[in-house]
Parts: sequence; structure tokens; C-alpha cells
Amino acid sequence: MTLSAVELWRGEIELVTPFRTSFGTEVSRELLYVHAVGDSHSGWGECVAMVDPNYSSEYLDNCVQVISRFLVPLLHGDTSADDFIFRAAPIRGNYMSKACVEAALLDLRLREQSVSLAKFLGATKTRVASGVSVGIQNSLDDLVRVVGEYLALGYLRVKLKIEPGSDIELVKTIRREFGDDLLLQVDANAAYTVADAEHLKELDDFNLLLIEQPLPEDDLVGHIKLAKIINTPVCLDESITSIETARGALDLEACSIINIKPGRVGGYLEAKKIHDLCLSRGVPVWCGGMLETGIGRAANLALAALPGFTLPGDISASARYFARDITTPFVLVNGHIVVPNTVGIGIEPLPEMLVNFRKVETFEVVSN
Ligand code: NPQ
Ligand code: MG
Repeated sequence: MTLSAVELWRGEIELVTPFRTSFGTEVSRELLYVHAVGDSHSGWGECVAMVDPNYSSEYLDNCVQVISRFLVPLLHGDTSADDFIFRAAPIRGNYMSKACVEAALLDLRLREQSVSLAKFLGATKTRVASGVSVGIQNSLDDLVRVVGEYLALGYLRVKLKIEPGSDIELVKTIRREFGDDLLLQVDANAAYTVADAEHLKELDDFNLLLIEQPLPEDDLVGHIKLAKIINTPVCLDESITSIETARGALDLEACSIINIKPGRVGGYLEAKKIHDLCLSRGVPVWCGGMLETGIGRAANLALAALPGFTLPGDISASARYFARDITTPFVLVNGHIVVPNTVGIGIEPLPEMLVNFRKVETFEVVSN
């Protein structure tokens, strides 16, 4: 029951279709995995950072540095995920780096104890309702076609990426084409300012579930003002990095819904705390996505199976993003994805996929 080494693995998987958001277009997913190797088991964690610091200030090369220089040295043979998070507290920010080390350690420790991550976190569901995040398209016709294809596959909720100049018209068109019963929401990835409040108020006519992160991540005051002006519920993504920022945003009514992403808040333990806070206050939460491969997707499913996750999230089937996932692919069954219930995160990289990846670092871990 000892952690003996930590390996960092890197690679890349092409996306089935380019993904455009207000901050850029991605055609492939560059990946970083942490592999926590023990004497009897091993665990995997996926880093959600991107190559460039566009979604947030974190980026992959920096995560490799932070993990190597500051996080791996905190680990000993018997370190638990809790111990790790406690010891990592003096390292500021760097949520995505902490989260993937924590995830690998959790997977390892839960395998040693023969417990699933879902059970450990307190899951109450065996399957999770699946939504899809639709990138900005070249035309309204393309958007209608793409949304129609996802609905035909069974996705239960649609999220449209928006940006200034490409917003009200998209929502109006999708509502007209697919009707009032479609669960529909939008995500701006921080592309607006509070001066756009009256414009965003035009979304009020379309009965959206929510508008996600309309303003910059540090503009909490702007979100407070906006939330008073528009009727569409404001949901925060990038702004929420911890239980403290979550509590503050809710207390100040900057948002009424939270998108929980374990990578963005420093791990699954923090994500559970935010879930528990929101559940106690009757605030709906849903699980976001960062174009994870099967490793991150499996762990997110365990989290999204908690009782407070009452809105369909961005955990789509593997095929939404990848022709070949690093793991056995996750598939949609009647608009849902089954939560893994075997030990740890319940899945591991396929050897035939891992051969296309590079082990870039190996760190020996001292016994105690
Ligand atoms: C969001 N994700 O909710 C994000 C942001 C995002 C599923 O909409 C490569 C890697 C490209 C991660 C683009 C979804 C990405 C990415 C967007 C994350 O805001
Ligand atoms: Mg978002």
C-alpha cells in the first residue's frame, strides 16, 4: 500500500470536429496525465489545462512545472488525498495542477481499499443525464444541423457557445427550430462586459436554463449588477475556484447556479465541498467539462452522480470529442451515461492508445 513513483504522460488526440468558443478554436486535445504508481495498484489523473492560458491562467507546460517542482515533492509513500490537499495549501492557485495529482492519488488509494470513487464521494445515482456543449458555428444553418444531430443522438440538454455578435440570433433560431421544451442554455466564456446588460436582457424572451459566465472571471461586482438586470439565471464557471469563492458569489447573489469542474477548483474533494454547500442552500449545480478523455470523464461521472447535481451537465459521450478515446469509450444510453462502479475511477488507459503517448517524467517517491 505504498506510492513508489509518479509518472507524467503527455500526448494528443484529434477532435472529431473543431471546437470554437469566444476565446479560440481547438482542433485537438493536448493531454497531460499523472500516473501514481504503488506497489500493488496504480492510479490515473487527467489535467484539464489547455496548451494556452485562454480559459484561465493555467496552461499545460506550466502544470508540468508546478507538478514537478512543487506538488510531487509533497508526496510520500503513505500520503492520502486529504494529506496531499492539506500540504498543498501553501501553493497558491494552480488548481488544475493540484486537481490532477489529487485525482491520481485518489484513484490509487481507492483501488487499494477496493472502493469506487462514486461510493467514496457519496453518489446516489447510477447514471447521469448528458448534455452537449455546441461550439460557435460558421452559419445558423450549420448550427441548426449540428444541434439536430446531437438531439437525434439523445442528448438531453443543449448549451450554445455565444460571443458578442453571435448570441441572440442563435438562441432565437434554435428555439424556433426545436421548440420550447428543449433544455437550452448559453455560455459566453467571459466575453461580455456589464455594459452589455441591456443587450443580454434580450435573452430573457427565450426561457433559457441559465447564462454561464457572461463576464470576466474577476468581475464579481459586474455579475451582481447583471443578475439584477436580467431574468435569465446567471451561472458561474471560471469565477468559481474554491468553496470560498462559491460561498461569496452566492451570498452576494452574483449567481444562482454553479458549474462545478473539479479541475478548476483544485480537485474532487473541493468539488464535493462546493456541492455540499449548494445542496444545503438549494442551489442547483451541474458538472462542467473540459474536453476530458475517459480518465477525467470517468471521475467526473462519479462526482455528477451526487444528489445536488440536478441539472444535466457537459459530460457527453466520448464520441462527442474523440474518434478514439484513451479508455474504453463512454456511450449515451437514452441520453444518460452510466457511472463507473468498480474500484477507483473504474477505468484505465488502453495499452494500444498509451503507446502513442510519451512518459515525460518519472519521480521516485520516498517511502515516508
Ligand atoms: C466551458 N467547456 O464550459 C468549457 C471550456 C472549454 C465543454 O464547453 C480545449 C480544452 C478546448 C478545454 C474549450 C465546454 C476547450 C476546453 C472550451 C474548455 O467553458
Ligand atoms: Mg463554461
